[in-house]
Amino acid sequence: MERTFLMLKPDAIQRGLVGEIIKRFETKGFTLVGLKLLSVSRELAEKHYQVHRERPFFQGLVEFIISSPVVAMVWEGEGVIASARKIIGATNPLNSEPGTIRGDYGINVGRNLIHGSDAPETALGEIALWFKPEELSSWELTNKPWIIE
Ligand code: D4T
Repeated sequence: MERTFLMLKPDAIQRGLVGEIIKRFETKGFTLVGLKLLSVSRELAEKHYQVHRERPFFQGLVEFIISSPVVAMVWEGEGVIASARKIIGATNPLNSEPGTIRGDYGINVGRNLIHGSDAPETALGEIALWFKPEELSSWELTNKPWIIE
């Protein structure tokens, strides 16, 4: 079953939006299989965003991610990677559709609340970077037949 890595960034935690944001993935019908709050080391933040290391916003992004705790999560479900990206919305919250997380709660690209893996290979790498295998639980929603035919 497909899995994705989602991270609530420091702004989401500081603004008290953890419950609001998690609720959107729960009510959609996806399954939470990993969850932790942590203060991110510079090393982990730099590894996570290494693809952006040459971009002008890289240093600021790393400083932001290590500035205050984040909530790291793994969610499971058919099509969860692409669907979570839709639920999250466009990178710049001013371009995100209303109804998306960034569209509803953000106005600034440097404070866009949440990260979501963008492809299956990225998801695998990010889950392995942020979680030990024993920190993930495989379980089945008891109401699954009411969500999936
Ligand atoms: P993430 O990776 O956080 O889910 O965001 P996106 O996938 O939507 O966008 P991204 O990888 O292009 O950007 C990563 C991260 O960098 C911040 N950022 C981005 C920024 O601070 N300034 C910028 O100009 C851009 C393009 C926001 C998200």
